[in-house]
Formats: sequence, structure tokens, C-alpha cells
Amino acid sequence: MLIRHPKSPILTRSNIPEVNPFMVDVSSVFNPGAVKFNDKYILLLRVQNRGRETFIVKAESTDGVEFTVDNKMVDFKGIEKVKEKIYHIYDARITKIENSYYVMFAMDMDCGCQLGLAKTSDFENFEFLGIVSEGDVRNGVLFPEKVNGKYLRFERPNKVQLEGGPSSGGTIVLSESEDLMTWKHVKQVMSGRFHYWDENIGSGPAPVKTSEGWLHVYHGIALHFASSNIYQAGVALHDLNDPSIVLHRGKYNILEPRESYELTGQVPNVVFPSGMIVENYNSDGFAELDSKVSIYYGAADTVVGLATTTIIDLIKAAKQ
Ligand code: BMA
Repeated sequence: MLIRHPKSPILTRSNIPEVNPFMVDVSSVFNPGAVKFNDKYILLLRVQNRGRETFIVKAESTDGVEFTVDNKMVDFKGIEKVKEKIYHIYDARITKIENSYYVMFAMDMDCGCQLGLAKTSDFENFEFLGIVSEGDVRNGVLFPEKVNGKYLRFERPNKVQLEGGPSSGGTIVLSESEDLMTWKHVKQVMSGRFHYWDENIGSGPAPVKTSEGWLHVYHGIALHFASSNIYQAGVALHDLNDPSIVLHRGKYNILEPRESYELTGQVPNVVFPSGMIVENYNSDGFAELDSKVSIYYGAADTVVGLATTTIIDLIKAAKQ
């Protein structure tokens, strides 16, 4: 039910400027965080170079389709103070809370994957606030406002080892915090549906407030023995006052790998939704039902795809 943009994939490695030595003829660009800032569309891209180093690079656009990519990696000021080695920084999710923009990302370290948090008010200067997780966890996404006085996030503990692949997980957990830095699990809110399209799961972009509940786009993984796992996108609706309650969860995926750039690449059969831009909100901060929605996703861990829909269509998909 998502409509792929005719220009999708909108970013490939050929769009990444050459910077000696770390950004020359890069391998891939995928899994972007997305936000609209001062009428510009911003993506925080995951770029992987030929040393298999992974870092974040910003891209900007006036129409959400044609992006200009920075010729430098994002410098999260203060991250150099982390004593343990950070191998990779990736899969940034962006959430606006009050007047600041928060970027939550995965950090591969010797102790597993951790969640890092950074803050910006201009998308030029990024302040690293710290590591905000414990244990092996990925797909951390902040809610755009406090609920019942607490900051909230969804996160996905890495508990499952995919056959021959990375660690993954079959549950999404809701956590709460007073200060964005120290987090406490509230409860498990969603589990993978064994035998169906979303056997393992993880949140995609930040949840969006709608009159029908928190709209939550997530990825589901169908596990295939001796073959590649299939990453798809799906949608759920959570109670506005208690997001641990799932009101509806779509039975069918909303996007699955079909185009050649989704079926083949560095990791075949992957659509990985990570950025979502909603054009119109009402004065109470609820997304308008007829608002256009742009979903930016990594395709085959190689390029960035764009697909569009509306809030009402996503709500209908969650109810199906
Ligand atoms: C997941 C994460 C994503 C990646 C996906 C497919 O475990 O590592 O960043 O896009 O696998 O390889």
C-alpha cells in the first residue's frame, strides 16, 4: 500500500561526494533518519566505506526527493570521550522534542550494540549526550513528547542470533525516562509472529501522534532457513495515554522487497524503514489524517528508497 516514488532509489553510492581517504567510492548508503527542518528535508544517512567503516552523513533537500549530500561525516561532539572502542555508528532515528532534535543511533561495541543519543538545534552542530542503554539493544526510537510526565522510547533487545547473521530480536519494549539519559523498561509491547511476515521485529521511525493513537511503523523479518531473511515494513497503532497497549497491528506488511534494488545488493531482500516525514499536523500536534507521509528506507543495505502514503492509509493498514 506504500507507493514507491518514481525516482526511487533516491540515493545511491554515486551521490556520495568523494573525500579522501574515508569517503572515496563508498560501498553503500542506506537506513536514513529523516526530518523536516526549516522547510528543508534532512536525512542522516548510514554510509559504509570500502574499509567497512560505517558512519553518519547528512543530506539536504528542498523537495524531499533530490538530496545534496555533505562532504563530511557528522561529528557527534563529545563521542571521542567514550573510552571503549566504537566500531560503527548507524541507523539514526530523529525525533523533535520541544525545540530540539534528538538523534538516537546504534553503536557497535565489544559489549554488543548500544544506543547513543545526540542533540542538535541546527543540524550543523551535534552534541553527543552519551550512551543511553545497557546490554545488547538496537532500534531505539524516542517519542516526540512526554506521556504522563515521562520521556518514552521503543527499543529492541538483541536476543536472537540470525542463522549465520547478526543478532536480532523478537520483541519491542517500551522504556521510560525522567531525563532522556537513564532508562527503565516498562514492559514488552510487541512480539514477533512466528511463521508470519514479522517473526523478528524492530521499530522504524519515531512514533507519530494521530487521533487514533500512536502510529508505529516497524520492520518485520521473515526467517528463512538456508536462505536470506526477508525484511519488510509494517504498521501498528498504540494507545495515546499508554503506548504499551497495542490497539491494532496490521496483519499484512505495507512494503516488501520487490524491486531489483530491494531484492539484490549487499544484503538481499531488505526494506528497512527508518525515516518518516509527515507534512501536516494540526494545532494540537496530531498528524492530519489526509497528510502526505514520506517513508525513507534502506533497500538491500545498499541504497535509499522513498515510498509515500497518507496517515489515514497507514491507520487503515494497521486495522487490517
Ligand atoms: C539489521 C540491522 C540493519 C540492517 C538489517 C539488514 O540487523 O543491522 O541495520 O539494515 O539488519 O541487514
